[in-house]
Amino acid sequence: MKFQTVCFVIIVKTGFAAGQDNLAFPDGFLLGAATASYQIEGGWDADGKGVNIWDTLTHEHPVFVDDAYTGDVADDSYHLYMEDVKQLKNMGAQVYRFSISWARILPEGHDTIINTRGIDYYNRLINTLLDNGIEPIVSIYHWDLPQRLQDLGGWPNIVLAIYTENYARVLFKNFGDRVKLWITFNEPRIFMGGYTSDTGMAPSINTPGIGDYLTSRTVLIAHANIYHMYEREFKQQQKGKIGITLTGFWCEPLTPDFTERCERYQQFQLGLYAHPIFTGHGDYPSVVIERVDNNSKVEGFTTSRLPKLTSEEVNYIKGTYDFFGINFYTAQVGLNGVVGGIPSRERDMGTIVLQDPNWPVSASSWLRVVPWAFRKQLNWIAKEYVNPPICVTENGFSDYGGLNDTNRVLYYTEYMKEMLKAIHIDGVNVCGYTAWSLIDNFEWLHGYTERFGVYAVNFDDPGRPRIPKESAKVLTEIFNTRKIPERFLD
Ligand code: GBH
Repeated sequence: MKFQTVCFVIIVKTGFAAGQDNLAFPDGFLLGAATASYQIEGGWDADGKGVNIWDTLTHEHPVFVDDAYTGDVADDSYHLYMEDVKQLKNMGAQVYRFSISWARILPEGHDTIINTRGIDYYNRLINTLLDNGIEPIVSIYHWDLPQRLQDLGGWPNIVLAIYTENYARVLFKNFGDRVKLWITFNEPRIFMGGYTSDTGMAPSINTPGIGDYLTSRTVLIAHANIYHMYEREFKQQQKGKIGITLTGFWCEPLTPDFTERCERYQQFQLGLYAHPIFTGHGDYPSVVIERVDNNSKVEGFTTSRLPKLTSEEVNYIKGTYDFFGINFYTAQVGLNGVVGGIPSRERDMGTIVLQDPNWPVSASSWLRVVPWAFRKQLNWIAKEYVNPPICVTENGFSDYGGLNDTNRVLYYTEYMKEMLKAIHIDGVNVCGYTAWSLIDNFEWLHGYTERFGVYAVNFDDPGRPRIPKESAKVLTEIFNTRKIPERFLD
């Protein structure tokens, strides 16, 4: 493997002039931090909350999670949310991205039972944020599906597109007077993985290449339902904006010969969701349709595993966005080859991805430090989807804990510099950035073994104090001066 070559080519300097302007955030650019309900709230059965698929996974299959941890208490933000707001305020954050726990609002998943104590909790959080001059960015769904809806089959069941719309309506009715930035889904490309293995992410259903694509269709229609419902019933009065957050993993061709393979990787990774919503043509990317149809046929399926969108649905989904949310952490090197079981999305994609062993590591096996890839990914989105407003809804680094997190400081400053090059030099329309994460939290299947917070949390201390790491101090400086400090210049 010629990884060395890849690195060498990339390290070549661009024409970036390290001047002050290029290191400053534009006026109106929103800076802040992010979390998600199951990862921080705890209070898993408090005040009428219903059970969700992560409660079920962590309680019934403790062996799936490193050290058998659960989110039962997590950061206890359900009780300590004021501590979170205090830290955001201390940092000078303008925005806070958090998600709402569906089962806390609708314990049964549907809207005949509304848990008013759940509504009260989010009202307290939203009001405290606003009292402190911090604007909420709310994710409607960040992976914690009510168990009742999983009992109906979960995301592969198209009926969930209606249940999601009805859930979102409850949120707009109760919080839309104060919440103006909404994200329908966080990373559907990742949570569809919950339908590809019986030992993986919740709900751990082993239907690769089938249940995951059924999820894609439900999510796209649910997203469009929410967008149109907001336009019809709320937008005129509430004047908010709606987007979706997708997962970016940059794919760098091992050599120029592999460019097409990486392009295909992007279409299976981002395009599966972005093409139907953000292109003028709409629908799934043609390379996805062709390859899944063809593989299905070869495998003996009478009907393609990719559930098609009707032309009515294509038009209904197209253009349902006010901004493009992107979570970006790392990169891969792409080359030709077929991996993955029969059937599977990996196999349909037909690109092998690896990571360059020279890229600096983190505590997460998948996360290596590749700042230049951030600029490339932002440019790819701008080009492919004709410069939509982009909001970076997550970006961050994991370690094993400790307050002197020099590597996290370097990660943030290097990635932010690349984002600023994309903005100032390349003209990419990036309008906000929320760091993942405000506080150490429950990192899904990795429990509390990987720490992403800029505030440290000791999960053995019942008070769960939030202690600033070095990175929190640097972000505070960046948020307040609105530029990268000169000591971080190359
Ligand atoms: C985001 O996903 C999530 O939105 C957020 O909730 C999460 O805390 C954050 O990133 C950090 O991971 O180690 O083999 O189990 C980013 C994409 C998808 C990366 C799942 C890690 C697990 C790989 N993530 N993946 S593995």
